[in-house]
Amino acid sequence: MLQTKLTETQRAIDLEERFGAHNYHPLPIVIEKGKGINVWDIEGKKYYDFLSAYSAVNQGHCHPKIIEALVEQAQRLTLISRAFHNNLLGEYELFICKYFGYDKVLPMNTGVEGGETALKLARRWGYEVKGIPENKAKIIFVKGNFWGRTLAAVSSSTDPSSFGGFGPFMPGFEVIEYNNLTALFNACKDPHVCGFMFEPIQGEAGVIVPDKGYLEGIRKICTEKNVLMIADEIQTGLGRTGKMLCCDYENVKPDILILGKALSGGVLPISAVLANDEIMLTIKPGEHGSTYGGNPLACAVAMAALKVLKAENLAENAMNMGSIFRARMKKIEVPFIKEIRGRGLFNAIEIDPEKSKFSGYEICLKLMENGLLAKQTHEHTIRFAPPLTINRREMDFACDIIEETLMDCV
Ligand code: IF1
Repeated sequence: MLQTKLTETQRAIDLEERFGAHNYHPLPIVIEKGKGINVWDIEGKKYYDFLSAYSAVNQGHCHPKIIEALVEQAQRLTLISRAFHNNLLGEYELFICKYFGYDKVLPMNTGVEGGETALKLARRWGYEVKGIPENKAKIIFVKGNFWGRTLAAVSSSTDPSSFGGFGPFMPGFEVIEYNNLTALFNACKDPHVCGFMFEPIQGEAGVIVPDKGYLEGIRKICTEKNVLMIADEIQTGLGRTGKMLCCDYENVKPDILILGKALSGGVLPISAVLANDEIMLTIKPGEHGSTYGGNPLACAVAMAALKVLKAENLAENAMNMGSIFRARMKKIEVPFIKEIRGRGLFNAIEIDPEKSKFSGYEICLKLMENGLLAKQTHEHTIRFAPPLTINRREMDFACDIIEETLMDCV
């Protein structure tokens, strides 16, 4: 019996290896079911999901309210394109604009399309409103940024595994240091700069939390220099860090807000770009769009996903559970933990490679064996980001697993 089950796992992995492109290196586990904070592999083993599909599943796997909206709408109408109106788009647009306090929204699908959309808006605003001469617009990014895999996204990347071998790159991009307001101030002296795009906490870079005052400082410099503040809250937004938006920590409002991932609760790719009229109305009919953007299925799902966040106080729960998590982790006495950092349920443990026998990947393998799924970023940082629905008892139990696993690694 065990033999056949193991073979099933191996067969699924082998099929991917043979017929799928080799652009990932996942843990050797095949998941077939998810509910709330748990997932199950095809051998029936249950795990705590401490990745949440990179924060797309903030509301928990297969949340009944979101799935209900999905199924109901899927039986009526899924896609009509933007050649015609659909009955849910306006309703959704009203809903999300009121939810976040913007004049308008531009619906897209994946996160990276949200980023592309934001940058097109910034350039267009730069030419039409700021008065930048044709083709001279510049956009500022920060080191360690990650916003997806398109050519524009990798053009702004400082990670060779993202951009290496994919040139030539998008012109008009400049990269400055993260968490450095002087660098931003200096970069914005160039009158051709139209926008500054950043993650309020850097995800892929390893859950890098900037100093207090960074977000406020960005807001101040951008306003002063007439540069658009573009916040990529695709991963930090929607409750993950303990506030609805991470920018809420310093009560700042970006000029352009990009959302994705948990906007669908992990059900389908939905992203959104929010801005006020001065920016949004610079793009005219025929100048931007996508076949699936704003489809009625996505509208129904996104409204349900946003409602769940508020109805279940998930940002507040993330705040509380996150504090418990970090406090527990700080009590673990192993020599190789270099730092524990994060906000809300967006956390990371950095391993000191000099003091650890195991790499981040190897520790993740051990966590997996013990029933908890997490993912390393770079070599030595392990991210911990469970669904925001996790309760105290589950958190205690998950922390026990992490503690035991780390103690075993000494
Ligand atoms: C992959 C990491 C996370 C993002 C931010 C935009 C996007 C992402 C802040 C693009 C996407 C992903 C994509 C995923 C791995 C992943 C990731 F490991 F690279 F660092 F989440 F932390 N802005 N993040 O984090 O959104 O187009 O993918 O919908 O496999 O590339 P997308």
